[in-house]
Amino acid sequence: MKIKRFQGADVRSVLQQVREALGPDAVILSNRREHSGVEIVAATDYDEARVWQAVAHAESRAPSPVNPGAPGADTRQAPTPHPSSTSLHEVREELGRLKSLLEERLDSLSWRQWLHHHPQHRAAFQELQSLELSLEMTQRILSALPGAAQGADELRRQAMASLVRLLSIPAADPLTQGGIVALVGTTGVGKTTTLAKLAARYAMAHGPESVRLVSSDGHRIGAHEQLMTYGRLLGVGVHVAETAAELRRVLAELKDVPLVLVDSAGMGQRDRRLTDQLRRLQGASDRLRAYAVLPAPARLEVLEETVEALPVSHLAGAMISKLDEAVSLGPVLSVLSRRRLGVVYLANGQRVPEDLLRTRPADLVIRAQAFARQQRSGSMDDKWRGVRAG
Ligand SMILES: Nc1nc2c(ncn2[C@@H]2O[C@H](COP(=O)(O)OP(=O)(O)OP(=O)(O)O)[C@@H](O)[C@H]2O)c(=O)[nH]1
Ligand SMILES: [Mg+2]
Repeated sequence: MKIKRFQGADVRSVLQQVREALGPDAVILSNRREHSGVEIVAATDYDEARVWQAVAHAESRAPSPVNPGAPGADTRQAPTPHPSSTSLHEVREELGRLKSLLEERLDSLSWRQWLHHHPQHRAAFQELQSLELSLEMTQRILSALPGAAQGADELRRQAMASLVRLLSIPAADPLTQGGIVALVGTTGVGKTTTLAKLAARYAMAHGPESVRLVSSDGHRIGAHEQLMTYGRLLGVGVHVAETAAELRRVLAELKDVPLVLVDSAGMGQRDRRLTDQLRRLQGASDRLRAYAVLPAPARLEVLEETVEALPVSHLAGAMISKLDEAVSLGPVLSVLSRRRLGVVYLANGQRVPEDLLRTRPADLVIRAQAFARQQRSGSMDDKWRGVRAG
């Protein structure tokens, strides 16, 4: 185990030193404020066997929980139980949780310090946080704001304008551009339903012959049937291509169809096949443009993992699904901006084709603010309920 002491003027710079010296797996053992700044003690490569030896040693020296003087008490030393791998795992998880809790506290401490020195930025910070944007995004926006001379309201307004700019990443609208369009994403996010909505819109505008559906989901039983049913309902032709060679052949055959919509298999965001599938789709035609379907209710960490598995260099843009089930837009907007992915459509319900909206960056920010207002009024309602109930 390597233990090291770090000192610096503020928490953020000391944490940076910890990461650089000990890497991302460092465990923070203690932190304290000093006259000149902050001191953090952190460890890495901690040796679990030695930790357990120390625990066992400490236990063997501790008084027995049974009163040793009480009649009938067994005064023999109980053998020290060998820690099972489950308990080792639990200790490791607990340490991980403590580490992230501490880091969160230190983060909020450094924010508090920063806001203490920049009181005019408080309203902008609070607004960005109420949208549930990631701290990284919040920091990026705040650090680009001008000085305090602007006034709190103006800074808040500029923070929102800056969020709109960060989301203004061009992405082509498949319904305007046509061509071969594939939707990719994790399980059950609404790929097939969104595809059917797009097909219905295009068929209504240009006739059912101008659009075809292709099912490339060779992984799940019944996957083709869902698309076939939509095809029948919409009067749109459906093709099945289970292998890479079949997909290449089908897409070549459909080269004169104005819009070809390709459905793909949903997989967990940590499943390597998700990345492989995207590469395979792209290998099937150089005209194919893939859009990631990202569910608005998903947590930031899940969305981050999803876009990690779907490299942005292979994507033409994104569509946000299940807006109607979301309570905030901050997590999905943070990921889209960080990965430089433009959004073209929002799916806000199960109805085909009604629940699909074209969106723009300013519209996304207005919606994110509306969610934050709803949350605030929801928590006010809760307070009132509490007052009435009391
Ligand atoms: N509330 C809500 N439900 C939706 C939306 N889009 C799709 N759904 C529902 O989500 C469920 C899954 O939708 P699918 O379109 O089958 O999702 P998928 O991504 O194709 O799923 P897999 O192919 O299994 O990965 C269905 O019950 C849909 O009706 C949406 O925008 N809002
Ligand atoms: Mg599907």
